[in-house]
Amino acid sequence: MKSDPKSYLLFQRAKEAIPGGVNSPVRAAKAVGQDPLFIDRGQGCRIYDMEGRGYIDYVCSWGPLILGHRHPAVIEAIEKALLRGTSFGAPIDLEVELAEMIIDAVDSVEMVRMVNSGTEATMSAIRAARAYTGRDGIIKFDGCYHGHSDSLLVAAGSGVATLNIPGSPGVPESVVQHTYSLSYNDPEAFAEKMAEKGDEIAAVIVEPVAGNMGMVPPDPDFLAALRKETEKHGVVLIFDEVMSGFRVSYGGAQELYGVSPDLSCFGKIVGGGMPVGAYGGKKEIMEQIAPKGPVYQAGTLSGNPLAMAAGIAALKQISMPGFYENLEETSARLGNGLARLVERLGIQATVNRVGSMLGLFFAPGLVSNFEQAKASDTEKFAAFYRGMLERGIYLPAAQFEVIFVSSAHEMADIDETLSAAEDVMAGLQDTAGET
Ligand code: HOZ
Repeated sequence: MKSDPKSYLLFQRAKEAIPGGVNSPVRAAKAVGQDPLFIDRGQGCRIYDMEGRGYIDYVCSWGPLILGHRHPAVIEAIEKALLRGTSFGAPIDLEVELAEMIIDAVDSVEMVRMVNSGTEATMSAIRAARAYTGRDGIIKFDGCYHGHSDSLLVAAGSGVATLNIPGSPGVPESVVQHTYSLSYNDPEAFAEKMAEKGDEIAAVIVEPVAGNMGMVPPDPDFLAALRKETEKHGVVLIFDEVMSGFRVSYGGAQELYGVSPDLSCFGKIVGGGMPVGAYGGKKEIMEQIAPKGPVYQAGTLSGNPLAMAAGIAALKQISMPGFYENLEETSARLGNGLARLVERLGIQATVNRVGSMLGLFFAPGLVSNFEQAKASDTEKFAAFYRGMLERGIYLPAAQFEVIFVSSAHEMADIDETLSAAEDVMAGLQDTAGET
């Protein structure tokens, strides 16, 4: 589908001024053979392109917008904060309030530091773990993506997987020599690596619900095995809950699966749509961070007033009784509806879902790790994406991302989406069986 003429012209200009025309790779929509839409505005579950055409939005800014676009409580909080000033580089009341809300929400978090992005959160958590243990090694899992800091860009998901970049030029071998990447949902391989290297490992970092190889839920025994083995070897267990935090439940994936990490990383929802990250956990680890301790980490705009205000307002909304139950109902309707379509039309595809995070893989079987995710037919995904876009449904522009549902999506929006999907999938049937 051709993007609207204004988007097209903007993209031509953007490509001259910004690498690839975008400020984050996946949004270029290269993998689905589409030029990106430039977005004029959003309202509720819809976004509008530069010509004013509306789309039901399942990207939700890649996760933060669990309340949809322009939720009145969030807008009001930002407006109120704006009247006080945009940034002070000095402590403010709102930072304390948001930190306390995170600590109250997530059992394993006793102390938290606000940063500006998920990348900063994971990078800083790794540094804290290395300082705490006096070790250098890191274990991560194939297809998990923890932002773009050097030591974590190994077998990474998200844009790295979409663009099929094996590592990244510019990351020195000496930096990644301490990073081991293992298969997700394979507790045996993990136990073996820990038996071999456990005493050299500072941290194990994992997306407890993986969202950067498409959406892949953890097998029940996988997270428990991570906890058991890391405890045995004195390794810091880090849950990267940048996507799953406050999304799969108010207390995150750790609440949902009953496994408690030593450190957790947040972003997306805790900023209510503003740029925010946070990392936190056990006091004895967090107290090493400067100026309380010697581990250096800083940021001019960290704890930014507008971002704190938006985050507080968002958390207040989603902690209201019934919020997650309602979100579950619409999300289940979408997930079950897609699964039924796939079955009825005989399409080789799998739908994964944890709460309002969904993954649709045009794969021959179940998808529970990166290998299986990579076996998906990305051409078919691209065709599905383009068909849906033509019908006014805005999906993530890559197989290795998550479909997010927000509380602004109503049953009628879900039904509109399913009817578009039926139409598009019926067209894909011609090639069914070729995946
Ligand atoms: N890496 C993000 C999704 N996993 C994409 C961010 C963006 O393009 O805005």
